[in-house]
Amino acid sequence: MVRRSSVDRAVENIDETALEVGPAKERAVGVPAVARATQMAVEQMGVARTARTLALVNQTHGFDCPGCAWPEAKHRSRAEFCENGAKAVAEEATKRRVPPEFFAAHPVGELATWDDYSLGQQGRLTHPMLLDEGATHYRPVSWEEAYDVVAEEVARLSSPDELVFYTSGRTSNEAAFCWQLLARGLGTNNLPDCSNMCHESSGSALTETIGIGKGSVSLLDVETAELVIVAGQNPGTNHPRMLSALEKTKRAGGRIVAINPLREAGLLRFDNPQKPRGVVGSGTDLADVYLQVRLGGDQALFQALGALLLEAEDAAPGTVLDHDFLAAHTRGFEEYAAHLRALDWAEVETATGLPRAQVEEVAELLLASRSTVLCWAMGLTQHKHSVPMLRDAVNLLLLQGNIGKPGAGLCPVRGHSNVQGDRTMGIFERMPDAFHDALDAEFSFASPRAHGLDTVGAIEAMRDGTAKVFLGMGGNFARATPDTAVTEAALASLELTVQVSTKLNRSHVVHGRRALILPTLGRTDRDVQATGPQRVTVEDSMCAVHASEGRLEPPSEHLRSEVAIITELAERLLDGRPGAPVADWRAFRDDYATVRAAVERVVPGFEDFERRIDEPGGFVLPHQPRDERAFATPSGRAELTVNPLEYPRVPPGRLLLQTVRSHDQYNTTIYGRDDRYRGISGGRRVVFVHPDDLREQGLADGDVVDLVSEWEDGDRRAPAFRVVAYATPRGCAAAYYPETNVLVPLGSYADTSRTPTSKSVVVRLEPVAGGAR
Ligand SMILES: Nc1nc2c(c(=O)[nH]1)N[C@H]1C(S)=C(S)[C@@H](COP(=O)(O)OP(=O)(O)OC[C@H]3O[C@@H](n4cnc5c(=O)[nH]c(N)nc54)[C@H](O)[C@@H]3O)O[C@H]1N2
Ligand SMILES: Nc1nc2c(c(=O)[nH]1)N[C@H]1C(S)=C(S)[C@@H](COP(=O)(O)OP(=O)(O)OC[C@H]3O[C@@H](n4cnc5c(=O)[nH]c(N)nc54)[C@H](O)[C@@H]3O)O[C@H]1N2
Ligand SMILES: [Mo]
Repeated sequence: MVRRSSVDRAVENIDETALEVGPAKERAVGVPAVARATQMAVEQMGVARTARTLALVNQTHGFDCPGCAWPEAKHRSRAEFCENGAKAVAEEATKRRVPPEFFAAHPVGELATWDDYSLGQQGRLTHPMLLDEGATHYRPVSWEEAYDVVAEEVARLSSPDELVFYTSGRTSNEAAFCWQLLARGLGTNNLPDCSNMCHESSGSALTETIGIGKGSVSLLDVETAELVIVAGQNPGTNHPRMLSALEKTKRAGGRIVAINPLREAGLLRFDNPQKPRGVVGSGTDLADVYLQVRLGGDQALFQALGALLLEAEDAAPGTVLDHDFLAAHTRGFEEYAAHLRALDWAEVETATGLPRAQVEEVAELLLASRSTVLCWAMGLTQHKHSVPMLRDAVNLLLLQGNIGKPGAGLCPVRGHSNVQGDRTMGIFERMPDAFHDALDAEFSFASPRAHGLDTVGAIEAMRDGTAKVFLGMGGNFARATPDTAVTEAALASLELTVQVSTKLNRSHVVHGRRALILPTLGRTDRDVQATGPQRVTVEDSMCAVHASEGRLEPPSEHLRSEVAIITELAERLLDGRPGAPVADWRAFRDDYATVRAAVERVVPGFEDFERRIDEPGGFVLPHQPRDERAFATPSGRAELTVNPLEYPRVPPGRLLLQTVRSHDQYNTTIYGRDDRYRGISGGRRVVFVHPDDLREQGLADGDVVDLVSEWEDGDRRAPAFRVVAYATPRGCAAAYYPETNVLVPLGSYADTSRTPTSKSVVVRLEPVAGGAR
């Protein structure tokens, strides 16, 4: 059986005739990036609004950039944003609108055939819209009618666990806190979030080993580290401001190692557009060593590096390992060391595709470094064995005591600008008991304690008919999730789908029996409630919490803030409901400081919340391993763990596919059809393959193939991709997300974290007869 989705229909409308393939770049940013960002911003916002808007990004009294979760520098330059931050802002602050007339002109069935780019480019949503049962078009509704529809469907449920409350990571702390309270007030922990598909593996591995699921470094640590390892991350595209930090690392004499199957321009060389040398000079070389590891080979690499450190210690006892730290703060060293001493180097070579000499080069840098930071992102989290892989990464850092000291630590680089804060606020299907206890005390109710559904679990429940109503706080569930055909069918089987959104996306056109679009204010929009203008707060990737205040005129007078929508829904759904939390939802809505006051009483680390967000740059949440080398694991120590070596095994004639972001997209929002650094323009349906793999399969650069993924329950097909001969390791291919999500089987997820294996999909390439571009 071959699974097909509505996206396959959209494919027929995609015009890829403008696709051009040139050489990949060897450097990132510089003047072309500034030019490109300004051009896109002016297209969306016009000249005056562009100037005004970009001046407010990441300034003390402006709004937090909705781009990524990389922290802001303490001394901000006047232009504290990057090319892709500017694009993210432009997409939100666009002057384009999607009014009711748009929906009257386009039946949902037609919109379902549009590609993601065309849907997103229509602009900002302006009115609440309802799709009635059997209707062909969305029609405008009042907010009250919209809430009534939700209330009717909720009343028909036989259990609150038939509800799914999804959250994407742009949602503010205030909205997230209210959202989880609404879900738990109704009686469910079904709070899947984008993090389940993102850094969940990091959270799982870090919680097990160091007792907290967050990174342990500050920006200064990265800038002053003697060695920074960047593994499975493409910062030039996805965290461009990180390049400024890496530039500082280099200028202070630090070394950088990149571990990545692809030679990403942003890791090679950086031309800082805010420094004269980046505009006219030669820029800064970044990676000193670049390991083009095979997909999923990182666990073997971390083990190999650990083994080399042990070997060096044996050769010169007392010079390599941090024995004091190991003795005082860790557990499990002997078992770990014994395991690594039995390491099979032939297997390491198979898994990594790297000769031992290259691994030794990195080991030398580790040996020479007194403070090492490890940064990582999706390249390490989206494999079947990501959690043990990351446990081995932690092992490696613990050996040299690289945690809780200056210039050292673990740095999972988060994606969405508040994804970390959302989790802190309780957006998680299995919050610890301490959180529930505090929540129950604050709101005089008994929150449900049974674990809820994560993202994969939610799709399974919808597919199996045990979930009936989906409510999405932002994001694009239909498109961000794996197994597009399965997920779309699951969503279509629901009674009601509700999307709180800023912009049109596929989740609005893949709908349940009834569907609602609830348009909301974004980060850049002014938010005025009964007590006046409101600010919200966010937490970045390094635990720093700060305020964000939108300044732009909202795109429509009909929009409501996320907090307003949630609290109004809560009043409608919870008032008079037995056992509901005792909360003053109206006060929450009128003055977000009252939400923060409740957060302060429920979540540790938020003491004096309101005052501390007035301090420049906000405040940093406590992190025991970072602050005091204390570890809240069951043993009270950091855990060195023994992890059997795993790596993907690919049958002959097949390739392992990773699904990545291009330079012109924000997750499922497609800004444009170029991927400048990888040499692609005018199209997205490309698959990067090693030239020798092409030759072996009788294919050539320019051929058109279908990508067919193979799984125990059958094949999945993504049609019509142009083959690009590219410098990727043998056997490892790459293509863009979300076009390839149809290929990721729902049942293929990481052990423990249940994150879909988006960087590890077994595929075959099937030539399309007569197809060449
Ligand atoms: N402009 C922009 N910014 C973004 C986003 C966006 O879409 N656009 N998305 C945001 C979000 S939510 C996130 S989570 C982050 C994502 O940021 P990244 O994780 O940088 O995003 P990906 O494109 O998924 O890139 C994964 C990188 O890991 C490498 N990789 C893949 N598999 C492996 C492997 O097995 N081993 C190693 N060592 N490397 C591997 C790939 O070659 C690629 O360079 O960015 C955030 N910022
Ligand atoms: N194959 C594959 N799949 C992946 C990944 C991958 O690498 N490969 N990466 C995964 C990762 S890391 C992530 S984080 C997820 C992302 O999953 P999501 O977070 O669900 O997806 P986004 O594309 O970021 O969501 C974009 C939509 O959010 C809405 N939006 C934007 N700003 C706001 C706002 O301020 N408020 C509200 N209410 N709505 C807003 C807009 O309507 C927009 O269309 O995708 C995952 N899926
Ligand atoms: Mo993410």
